[in-house]
Amino acid sequence: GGFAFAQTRSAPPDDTVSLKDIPESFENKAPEADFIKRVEMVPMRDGVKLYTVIFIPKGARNTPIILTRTPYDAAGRSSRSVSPSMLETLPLGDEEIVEQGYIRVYQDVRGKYGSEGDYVLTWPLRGPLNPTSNDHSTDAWDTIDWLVKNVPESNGRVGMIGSSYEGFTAIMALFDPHPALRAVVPESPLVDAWMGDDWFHYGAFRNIMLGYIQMQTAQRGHGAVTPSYIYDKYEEMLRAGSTGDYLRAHGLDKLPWIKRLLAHPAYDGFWQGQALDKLLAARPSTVPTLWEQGLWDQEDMWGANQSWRALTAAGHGANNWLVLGPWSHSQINGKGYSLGPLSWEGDTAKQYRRDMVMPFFNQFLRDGPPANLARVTVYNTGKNEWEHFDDWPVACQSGCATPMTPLYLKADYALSFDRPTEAKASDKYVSDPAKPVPFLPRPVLDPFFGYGSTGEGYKPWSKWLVEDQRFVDSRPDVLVYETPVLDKEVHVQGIPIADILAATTGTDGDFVVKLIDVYPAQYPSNPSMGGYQLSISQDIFRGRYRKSFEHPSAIPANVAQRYRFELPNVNHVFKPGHRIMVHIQSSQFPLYDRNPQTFVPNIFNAKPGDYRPATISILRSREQSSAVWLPVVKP
Ligand code: PG9
Repeated sequence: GGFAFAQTRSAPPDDTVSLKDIPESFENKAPEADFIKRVEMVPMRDGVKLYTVIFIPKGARNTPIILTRTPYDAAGRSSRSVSPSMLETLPLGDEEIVEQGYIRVYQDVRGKYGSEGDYVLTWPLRGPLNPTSNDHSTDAWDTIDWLVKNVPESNGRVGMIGSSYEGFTAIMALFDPHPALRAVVPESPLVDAWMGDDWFHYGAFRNIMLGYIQMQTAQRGHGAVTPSYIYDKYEEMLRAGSTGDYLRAHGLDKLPWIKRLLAHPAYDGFWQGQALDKLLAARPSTVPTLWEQGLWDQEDMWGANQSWRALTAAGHGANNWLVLGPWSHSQINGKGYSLGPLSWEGDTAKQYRRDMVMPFFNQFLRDGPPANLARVTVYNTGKNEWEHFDDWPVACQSGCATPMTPLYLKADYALSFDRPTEAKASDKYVSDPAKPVPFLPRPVLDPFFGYGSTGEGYKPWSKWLVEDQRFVDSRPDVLVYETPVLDKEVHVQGIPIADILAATTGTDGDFVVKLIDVYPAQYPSNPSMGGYQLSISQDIFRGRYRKSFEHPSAIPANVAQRYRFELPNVNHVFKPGHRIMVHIQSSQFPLYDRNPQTFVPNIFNAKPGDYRPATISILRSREQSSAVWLPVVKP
């Protein structure tokens, strides 16, 4: 032993081993890449330069460009992995674009990540809400102009695509578009954030998105999550008081966008002036546009279908197409085999990208064969297949071949296509803001919990719309109406309408209406679906806006009022053995802020004493009926 020790001690230093393992510089001997990557600072007309990453397949000539403008880090968005292969480098959702040899470009919007300039959250178009001489439409124009002049491999044609915020920036390029912009695919875009996209639904504020505002606007790069000691967002928001109190407690009220939010609870000029569906209908473009939307999109349920609808109504159906698929928000960028417990015929997201988006781009960017897309393509979530329509909705109030069919609320919590016969009838529940109805089983995670690591909070959030509604159906503050077990199929294709006649002892209040497909009590092919309550369409309506979205008014206590509002699109078959069910409740917390049920000027600033229980009566008599109007069509 002593000998070995002496040997070790006296061994001469090995000068091939350095004690500094990180050299001054290192470069991989990499296999040759099959693409060229250029990173450019592209100048805008006011001198601000935007960080732009360009991927060009090697050998490309006369090739179209597909552009995405993002607030989510162009460098990160465009690198799934480090690889010499363009297919493996770009994200999964780009696979078809790469396979078909396109040039792909990602750009950071102003003020985010690598781009210069100031960031404005969902920057409005130039005009009253944006007094500068730039906006996303000019930035898109300047970028497209630069790309067609400075990417010699291009054929001078550009398409834009993007989901959500990236869909919003794609839409902005449609205002006074650059002539080289030849096709646009806005996917679940934010369009009207007050009516039904990220911030409000019919005036009820979406607390759950608050973390996003801190992450997006507290710094230029990756944002931090709002710190909290409370795991359950339900408990956290309940303890906080009003949404304004929560924001003030976290210092979030100092963020400029939050200040604007707190000042604009109603649908005033601030929101109307940014409602892109209305703006597009007034200033339509001729650029071919393919609108995409998930049927269970938990974030932007309004944008794509309402834009397509407004443009079609304004006479611009010829260059606008619509696809509604069985997806959660932005699921089209990933895999579309399933959503929660529901599974589909194959990868529906890939089917959309491969069979709809690529033929669309090929036609308009490459003079490829006609894409022959139906004007409207909607997945039938009951039949489990794609269906094609010349027009949409198939059944509607007026102007459709088929009228709407009322499904009435009846005695004994029944639902029926026959009108009630009673002279006077109602059902009551007490809505207590101290015990709001949860929107997911508790604990409810913040969607941003685990952001950048486990992503744990996003998982339940992304599929909350398909959550089994049995977790609330026995609460005394949730009214549950259902049909008998169906003996034949009921097909619905269109936009259901909630039509509720209700009185409250309060002076304000919210109404949530869910249209539910109840699975047979036993379901041998998939036993865990036995009795499942699958919501196929639902929304919330803030009562103070029943007469005017712009000018809220107190609800007269104990006087019946009509609450009539459209629910999201459905293309579904209720099958024999299933039941149709409707839930009515007055809160969905903490997704939506609590209505104090006492009329106050601004609910963001409601005081603890304003939050009061109210007794709600839902009327269901012959003359004073409540119903959900269904777009029933013949099979
Ligand atoms: N739904 C997100 C968002 C879009 C626009 C504004 C705010 C949030 C998104 O997924 O990008």
